[in-house]
Amino acid sequence: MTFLRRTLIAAATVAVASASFSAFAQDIKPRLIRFGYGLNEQSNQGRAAKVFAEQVEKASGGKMKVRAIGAAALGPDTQMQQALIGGAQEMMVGSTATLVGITKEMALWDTPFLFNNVKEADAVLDGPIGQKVMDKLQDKGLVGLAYWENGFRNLTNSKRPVTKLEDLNDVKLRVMQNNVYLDSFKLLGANAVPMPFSELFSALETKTVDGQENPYNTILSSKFYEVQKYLSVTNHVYSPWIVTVSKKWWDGLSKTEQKILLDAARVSRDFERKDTRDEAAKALGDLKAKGMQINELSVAEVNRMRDKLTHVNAGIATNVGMDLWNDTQNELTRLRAKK
Ligand code: KDG
Repeated sequence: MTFLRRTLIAAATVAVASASFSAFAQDIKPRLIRFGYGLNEQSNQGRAAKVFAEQVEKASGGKMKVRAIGAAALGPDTQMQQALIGGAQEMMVGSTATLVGITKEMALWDTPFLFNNVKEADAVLDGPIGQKVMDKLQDKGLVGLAYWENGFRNLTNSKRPVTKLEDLNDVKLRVMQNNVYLDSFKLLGANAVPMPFSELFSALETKTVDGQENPYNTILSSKFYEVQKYLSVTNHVYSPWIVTVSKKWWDGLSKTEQKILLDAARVSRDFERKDTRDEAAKALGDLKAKGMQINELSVAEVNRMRDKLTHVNAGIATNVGMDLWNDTQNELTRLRAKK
């Protein structure tokens, strides 16, 4: 055999070996998943994102790796939602309220005073009604996996305690970019200003806005107590977060990979709800210790707020569809009768 022939065979052997090695290497290179969220790493949202990442890595034997990226480093909720739809980002967790522009049925969860407690919230969100709303995302390029808990929302501001609705009259109140929140706080007499969460702290610090509304956990983790003197307990709406996936990317996964993500979303949901509730249970004490002046609205004033806000319900029912609205009201009546 000539020298040239031997060289060509040797070169071909090396080429095949390196191709198969790189194919093997390709096989074992983990699938990377960017999981974006808006609060900081130390928040309840950040802690649950970490649990989700650990669950995925464990269940996939290291073949799937989640990079949890917080503090809106990948952009505010609305920007991340578009990145998922376009396939430029794999996953995120964010507010259902900012999804209304994509899937109108998500406005169901914006209904003021819809849930009386977390037991009702869990039952409806994790039941067929929550699933039906979640499934509507698929037409728009998103896959919903699980609802996490943001929590019952309360008012903070830098001007005065809100003890009656009239105290809101000249308060510039930041709200999420969502018409129900905008209309609700206009109805209550506030000067409602829609704004991404990522801009909120500096807007409060510079007095661009006087106040905002969020669950205790967020007031703590985002250090709003540093720029807000008054916390008025209203529990005016229960706010969910939702874990979503880019459908473009999801459809390219194996059934095994999809199950790993779904199971991890549910395990981290259960962790997140307990973690959030444990933290919220001691939050009023923590916020008082941080210097906030806290007042609870009287039942009479909460009822005045509730009566005023029923005016947004008709619009929500029309937008989400009467069947979904009536099914939800009937389910809540059933749950409350079960007590
Ligand atoms: O990215 C932050 C949002 O997911 C969530 O916290 C929304 O409650 C929210 C707010 O006030 O923007």
